[in-house]
Amino acid sequence: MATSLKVNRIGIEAQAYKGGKTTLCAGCGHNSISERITEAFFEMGIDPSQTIKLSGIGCSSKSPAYFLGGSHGFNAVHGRMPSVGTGAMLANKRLIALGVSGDGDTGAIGIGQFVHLMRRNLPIIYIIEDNGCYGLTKGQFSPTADFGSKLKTGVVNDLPPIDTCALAIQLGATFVARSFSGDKKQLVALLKAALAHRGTVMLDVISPCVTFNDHEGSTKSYAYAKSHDSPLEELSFVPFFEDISVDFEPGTTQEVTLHDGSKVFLKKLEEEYDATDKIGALSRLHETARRGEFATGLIYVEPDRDDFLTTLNVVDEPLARLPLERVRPGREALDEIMESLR
Ligand SMILES: Cc1ncc(C[n+]2csc(CCOP(=O)(O)OP(=O)(O)O)c2C)c(N)n1
Ligand code: SF4
Ligand SMILES: [Mg+2]
Repeated sequence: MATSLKVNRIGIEAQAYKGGKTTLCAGCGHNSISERITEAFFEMGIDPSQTIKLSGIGCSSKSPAYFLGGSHGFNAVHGRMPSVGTGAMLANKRLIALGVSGDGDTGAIGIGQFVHLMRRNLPIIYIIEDNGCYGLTKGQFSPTADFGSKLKTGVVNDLPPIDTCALAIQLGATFVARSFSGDKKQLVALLKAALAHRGTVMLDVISPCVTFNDHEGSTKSYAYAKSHDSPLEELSFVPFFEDISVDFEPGTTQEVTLHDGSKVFLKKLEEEYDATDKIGALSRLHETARRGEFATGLIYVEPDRDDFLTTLNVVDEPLARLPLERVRPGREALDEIMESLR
């Protein structure tokens, strides 16, 4: 299905998925990610008015202003988006939550919030627009900058990076993927699969900063990303509302059924890769990093674990709409409590 269609399966026009005009630099990877988000939400038929966009601070965190204009939004303090997102989802579990963060917003000031979000399996799509630097404050190294990567000024990074995907898998996120802002096909397929998953999606997208980190010697430039991208599989996504039969030779493709019945088909490239094997996923991340490459695609998926709201037995209705008699204990219950305290 293409975005040129006037309306999508829920009768909403493509225009409704757009946002304000971007104020980011021309060519910034973050702009391409905004475009892919617009396409994925339109093509999946997600109602923008049922969606909440969340972010922290940074060029990446500004980008929710540039897509899904008709959805709810909250631009939180630097690195504090996970707690705001958790509160929003506890208050209304029917929302679709989309968080956009940066590698600085997540890996530096926000790391404490990030690690706890990953443990909880809150239903949220958490995107890191990863350029290896603090774009908004003029390009200093961030915690995802690779060892040996060079700033424009010639300064060399002498610390090892945090691999946000490895961290997320280790901590319990149930859908972990990596992509590149320049890979339209893979990124849209991953975003659609993310929308079909119920639980925490952690999607790290290499997104070059053309102004501060796109030179020779940088490992987050367009040129480096294109030549060191190591795809794990060829990914096809089939949404639950499309009846497409896919024929693959037996043994060549892994099929994963997601929460809403949609399927991802992971056509294996070179060697065997099992996206449901946690240890295998972690070791693949380490192996590719050691070669100076980065693995892209669906790295790890656990489709069946209960999400945080199910674990907490949160009611289906938005809390703000519960009538008084359902939120107050009532005379009898209060009397019982008082009696028990005598
Ligand atoms: C509490 C606080 N500390 C520091 C800053 C300064 N600051 C603004 S954005 C930013 C980092 C942004 O980097 P990243 O999250 O990677 O986003 P990018 O701009 O690269 O997309 C910093 C340190 C701030 N706004 N608030
Ligand atoms: S400074 Fe870098 S990250 Fe920020 S908008 Fe410009 S290119 Fe993008
Ligand atoms: Mg950054």
